[in-house]
Amino acid sequence: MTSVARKILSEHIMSGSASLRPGDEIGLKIDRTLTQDATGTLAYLQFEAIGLEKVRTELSVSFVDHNTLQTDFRNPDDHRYLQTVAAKYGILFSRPGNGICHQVFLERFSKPGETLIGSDSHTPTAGGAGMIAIGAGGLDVAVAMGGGAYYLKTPEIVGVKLYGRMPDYVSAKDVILEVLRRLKVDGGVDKILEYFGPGIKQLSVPERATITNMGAETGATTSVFPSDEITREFLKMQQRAHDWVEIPEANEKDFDEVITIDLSKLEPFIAKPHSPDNVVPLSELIGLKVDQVAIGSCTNSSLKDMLTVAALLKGRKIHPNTVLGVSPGSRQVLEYIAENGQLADMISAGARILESACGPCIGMGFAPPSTGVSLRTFNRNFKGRSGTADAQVYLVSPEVAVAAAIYGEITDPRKLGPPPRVEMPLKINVDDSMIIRPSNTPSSVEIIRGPNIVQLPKMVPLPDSLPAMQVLIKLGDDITTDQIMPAGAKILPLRSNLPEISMHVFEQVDPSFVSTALRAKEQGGGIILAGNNYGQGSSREHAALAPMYLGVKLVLAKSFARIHKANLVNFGILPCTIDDPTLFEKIDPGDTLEMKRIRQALKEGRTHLSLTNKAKGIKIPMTCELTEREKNIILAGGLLNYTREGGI
Ligand code: MIC
Ligand code: SF4
Repeated sequence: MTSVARKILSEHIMSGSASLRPGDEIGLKIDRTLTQDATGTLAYLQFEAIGLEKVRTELSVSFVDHNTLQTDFRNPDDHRYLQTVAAKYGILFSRPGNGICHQVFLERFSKPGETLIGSDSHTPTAGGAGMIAIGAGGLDVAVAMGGGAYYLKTPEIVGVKLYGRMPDYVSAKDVILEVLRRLKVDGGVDKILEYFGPGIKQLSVPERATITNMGAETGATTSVFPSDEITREFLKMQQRAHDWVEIPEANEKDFDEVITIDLSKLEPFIAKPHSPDNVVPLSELIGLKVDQVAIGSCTNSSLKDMLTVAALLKGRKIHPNTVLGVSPGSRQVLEYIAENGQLADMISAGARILESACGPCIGMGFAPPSTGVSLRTFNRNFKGRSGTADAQVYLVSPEVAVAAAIYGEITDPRKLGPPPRVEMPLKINVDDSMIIRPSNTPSSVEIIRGPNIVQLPKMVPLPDSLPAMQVLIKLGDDITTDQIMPAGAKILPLRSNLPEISMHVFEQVDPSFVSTALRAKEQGGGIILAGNNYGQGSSREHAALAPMYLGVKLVLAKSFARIHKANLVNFGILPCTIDDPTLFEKIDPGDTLEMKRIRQALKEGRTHLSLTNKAKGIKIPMTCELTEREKNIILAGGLLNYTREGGI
């Protein structure tokens, strides 16, 4: 017996040792890939730059779900670019309106036992159907589409044992909120969370997917469930029973570590502003006035979620001081609830029906009012992400969200009476007409680029020495990629335009960052100084690429989040950790630091290096922990140069 994760990983090893010793680098064969539009345009520009005629994966899908506001030509130009690229290179294209990438992928493309990487941090959603599904930077996805391996540090496998029966009104969201309460936003780094135990039998695939989706917030490499009869039923409902294979659950002794959760002890939880791990029992906040409720996102927008929400709203009206927005996760879900009456129940209760897309989750509309309290079934509540800088965003289950929408304040959902019995259909109407197949005559397809799609600059390799790097900013712990490179309605449309988007780096944290960085660029480049878990959250590679564009050469942090560290390497920025945390206090913004003969040191394989702060007369020892491959990527000036030069 082995764990589900180890079984799938060992069947996909392309390089490195099959013994899967935690910490060792492995290269995985990737069966399937996904991209979404906000990271996809860069991923495909990079795929084009690799110069292949066709993707070499079993299946690659390009989704449009993030930038669907289309306030001007820029978003629709991106969509057209993505559609033509997909047609030319053998990629399926899920049109805007077809739904949120992770929800649609789960429904139509998840396959137990296979590997998936996606240019979005919530790619682990498909782990709910027994896949090893990992979020990665767009460039890593481009390389995997070209048949290259996906490299990662072998994670530890942590078993999460679920047992006992969930009480009424406790749902999958509360399970993952409990995991976050215990592990916090960095407790999963370099780990896979594998669920097992009798409790998993109570969870349908979409409920399991809520848990694996939000496992991303612990920093975990991914999360996975076994593939059992419940998985088979889900695939059968999707008319894909042929995609099912059994992957039995592991034994307790198969894991590096085990966490146990007694489901019967859980209660409805809530994550308070401004971090998904700021979890407390809902009972602590009963009575807090709520201005806005949003139900949806890749965490809680499945058919099961929507049927539950509709059943609770049926025959009721929402509170006059609370606004309710609902975004069903996919067109399949929306069509089902439209045909079967549940949509009418939501509308009649006063819900505003939003598009099947990311929408408010990434600040694309439906922003809360000033200082407003917003209850959301989403996975992230970072400050300002909703579009309103001083909003107070809380994360909850759909049941808790409905109760707040009806009573206008945080309310125990048990007040809504006995929980509704939601009957899931055994078979669903499958219509893939919004998923466009690639062209049969790819050579005749012309790729259409609008004026906002700007080619990437040539990456410049690290110089021999860095004599005068300026500390551009000094940051605390848990800095998110939303803080480094914000999203939202104003900035998301610039995702395909590096010079323009770079002007917004760190704008919420330090409005003068860009001008400081550009000045420093002329004189020798810049350093970002940060605390623990730097770069947590999204997989957006813009959070590495844009600082690179502004001349950042090195990030010196106490520790890094997994995907962001990989993105820094991919764009030739050195990620190093400070050896002596007391020296952190002695470095100030504006200090100029020197690093001599850096290329030579890296070539010699030295990982313990140091910076010199000449003005203050101190030496700052640091560790630049890079694998052989990562070192060569940095020396080449990034993964694209490295791949072009024949590296794999
Ligand atoms: C997010 O939830 O932050 C996003 C937007 O989906 C990102 C991807 C992006 O920035 O485009 C993610 O999670 O990776
Ligand atoms: Fe979209 Fe939000 Fe999910 Fe990111 S977390 S993929 S923005 S729904």
